[in-house]
Amino acid sequence: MRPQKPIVGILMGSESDMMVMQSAAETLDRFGISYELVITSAHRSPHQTLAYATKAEKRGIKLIIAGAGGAAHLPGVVAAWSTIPVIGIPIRTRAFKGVDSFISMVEMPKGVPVATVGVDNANNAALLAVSILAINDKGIKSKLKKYRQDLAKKVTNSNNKNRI
Ligand code: RP5
Repeated sequence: MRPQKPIVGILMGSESDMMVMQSAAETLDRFGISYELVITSAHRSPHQTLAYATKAEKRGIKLIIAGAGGAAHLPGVVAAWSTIPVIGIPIRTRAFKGVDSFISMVEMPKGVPVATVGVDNANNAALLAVSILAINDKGIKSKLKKYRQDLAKKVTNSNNKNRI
């Protein structure tokens, strides 16, 4: 069987982000969405980042999830060089616990947005990607509805377990 062409780019600024970013990949796997994992830095490998962002759409990438910590410019730079929706994941840092990454990411200038999720919340980033892709894909939409029903069931079950 031929491997599916990736439609989501999961980018990260450093290999040290992989632990967090892996869960975005796992979530997309659950929904059968094809992706590629790429390490590229806005600062350390700017030419690679530029090339990725400018070629992504032509290669069939519909959406980008980008994680970065500290100065955390990766999602913003990618958003600047393309018109694909970019979801940013602020990565927790030792110095400021990811508050630095979050503020850097969420405070994009008017005109070039990055949809920023919570610190290290790669799972939510992937789920937001799933919702966006579901707009034009009934198969993804029904999986997403089932996922939400299962979430609700878990809440009900914990009430039953605790006799609330
Ligand atoms: C950022 O700097 C990366 O996204 C990473 O979160 C952070 C630290 O990178 P390393 O020094 O661990 O490579 O660019």
